[in-house]
Amino acid sequence: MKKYLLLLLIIISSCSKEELDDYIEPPNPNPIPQTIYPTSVQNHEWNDGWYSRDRESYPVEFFSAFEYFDYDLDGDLDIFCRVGFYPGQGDSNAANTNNDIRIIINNNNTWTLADRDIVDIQPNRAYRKIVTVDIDNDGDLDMIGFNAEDPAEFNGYRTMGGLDLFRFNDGKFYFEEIIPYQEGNPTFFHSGTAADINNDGWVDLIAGTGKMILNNGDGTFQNSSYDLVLGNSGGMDWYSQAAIDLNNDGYTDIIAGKSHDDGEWFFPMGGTEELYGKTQWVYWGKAEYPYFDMDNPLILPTNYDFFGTEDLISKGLSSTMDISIVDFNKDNLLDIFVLSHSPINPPYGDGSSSQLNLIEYYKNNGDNTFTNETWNIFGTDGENELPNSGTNYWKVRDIDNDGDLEILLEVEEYPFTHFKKGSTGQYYKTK
Ligand SMILES: [Ca+2]
Ligand SMILES: [Ca+2]
Ligand SMILES: [Ca+2]
Ligand SMILES: [Ca+2]
Repeated sequence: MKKYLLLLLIIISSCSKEELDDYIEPPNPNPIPQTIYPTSVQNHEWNDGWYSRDRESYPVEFFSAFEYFDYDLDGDLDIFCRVGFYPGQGDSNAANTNNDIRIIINNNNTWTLADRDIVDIQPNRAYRKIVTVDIDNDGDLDMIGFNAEDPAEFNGYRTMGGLDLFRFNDGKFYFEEIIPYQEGNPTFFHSGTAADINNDGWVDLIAGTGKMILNNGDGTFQNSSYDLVLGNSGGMDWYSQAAIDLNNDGYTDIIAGKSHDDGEWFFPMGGTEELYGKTQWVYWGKAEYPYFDMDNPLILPTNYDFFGTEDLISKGLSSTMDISIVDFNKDNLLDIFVLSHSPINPPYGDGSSSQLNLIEYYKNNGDNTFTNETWNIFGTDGENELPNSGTNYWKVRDIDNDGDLEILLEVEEYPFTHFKKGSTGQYYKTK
């Protein structure tokens, strides 16, 4: 079998890119069962995958939306990803809609593009988040695509969005529309997550800023238009989110990464100075509908809270873009890493559109509170800060099996690829 694969790789390496597009990995004669977790955050964080363009080369560029799964059941994690950028909108413009969802097949770190037809792709949509969960409890991972086309000059400042399900059967992903792709803020899903919200054994969905979609288990969904944060958003959209039981009470909790970009957007929407810069919120799960206590959120104590100072808007957090959940200190309580953005002034960037990207770590105290221990693991010299890195994704994982967790930069290119624990016990940037 190995000889055959080697021969195949030699043939492939002589093919043009177009021919590569038609290449499908031969079926694995002895498929390895996938590990399928009950939440999308676990399927992302609990696997062995880590994708860094600085360390490996891929047949296509991708960003903005990607997820892991073992498509060909060979034990290597493959990638679902959004590819294909619209000419003239800029390669890194997340607002563009001319994109595909493709699959990159991993075979011992050699990457090839799988057949386009594997995913029943819907054209002209803007995938901002992809999650994998077993939506139908048939033992394989299905894919959820959350859509949000950012308002911009080229699209007349519209807000298009929708929610797609790609149900996996017999090697292909079949499209179903959960929420039609249409215009309007209630369908603008910049983020999303999946977990069993009501504890009935079926994975449910939360789309965008608190839109809850319950899974009936018979192939239909309750798009009840219930909005967890209706009238309660405080001017903040959810730009990232994760759903998992943080406090071990049996009910799924939400960790929401909020956004308010800048004061011009935040304050007219009803935001207050007290909430400005506080972009990391936890909503505790409960037994009764709507299954989350939306009235008593835990606002995580960021180290970058400038309320009460003249730096409130110039330095306060503008958005939290990614959340990693892991038991970092190994006390059997799930801890939280968040990656956030903040506007910054010179000397970084050009002083106008510059960003400070930073990571913060919250230790779970086991009593529904968290302590910000960012300085404890990174020191106080700004090692956790990444000026103008454009970084949006992280995960925490022991990639080298040395017993210490590494903190991994995903997808984006930057002069380092991860944080590693040093001899002093503190984490530092390294290649
Ligand atoms: Ca399935
Ligand atoms: Ca459910
Ligand atoms: Ca809980
Ligand atoms: Ca812990």
